[in-house]
Amino acid sequence: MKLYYTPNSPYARICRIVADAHGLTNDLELVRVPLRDTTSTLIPLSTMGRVPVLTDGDLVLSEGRHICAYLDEKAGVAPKVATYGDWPAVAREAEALAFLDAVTVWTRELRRSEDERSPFLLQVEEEQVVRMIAHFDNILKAPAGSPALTYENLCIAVAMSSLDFYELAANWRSGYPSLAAWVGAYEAMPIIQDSVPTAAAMNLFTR
Ligand SMILES: N[C@@H](CCC(=O)N[C@@H](CS)C(=O)NCC(=O)O)C(=O)O
Repeated sequence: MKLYYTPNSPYARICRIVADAHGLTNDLELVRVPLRDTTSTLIPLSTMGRVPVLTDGDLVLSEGRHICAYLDEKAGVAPKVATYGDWPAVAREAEALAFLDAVTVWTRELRRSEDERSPFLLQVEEEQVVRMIAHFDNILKAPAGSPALTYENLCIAVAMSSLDFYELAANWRSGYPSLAAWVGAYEAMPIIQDSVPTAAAMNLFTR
């Protein structure tokens, strides 16, 4: 299997964490690719040119959630993605993914030069994200045992990590202690620490 990724993509990060948690790293070749490069090896695989993309023989998966479900199956473990039928879990996972999407749109807009940024978009994303942080603070508590590496929880954990990396929603820890304790449990895990975003790994094609 090959996973096409960029080091700071939160969606690809979730897949890397899941592969690691399942002991599949030796079965997974990581292929770092540039984004928005028409000559990239990614484009023939996935016309959208987004990461993550997972290939296994002829199979090409280009959605992080599907990649995680496939890795669950490969590892022979119970699905860590919500299964249709368990609708409350599906609803929670959708909310977590929508939060990650909002954080991603916000951070992408901030990677544009200042004169190109849309104040409207920045305001919309900030409002959504801050509202969701308050919501998660209401419903999440630090896990009693080892934090569950479900797709839902990883969406929230990596999204909060992206906010920290881009220094957004500053001081959220003091305003939202319950969420801070929940995130702290994930941050303490070596498997999470191994993939934190770094300035050195910023993709060259950032527009
Ligand atoms: N729905 C996709 C979203 C993937 C996505 O948006 N990836 C971003 C990187 S974080 C990307 O490749 N964007 C293409 C670009 O910025 O040109 C998933 O969950 O995997």
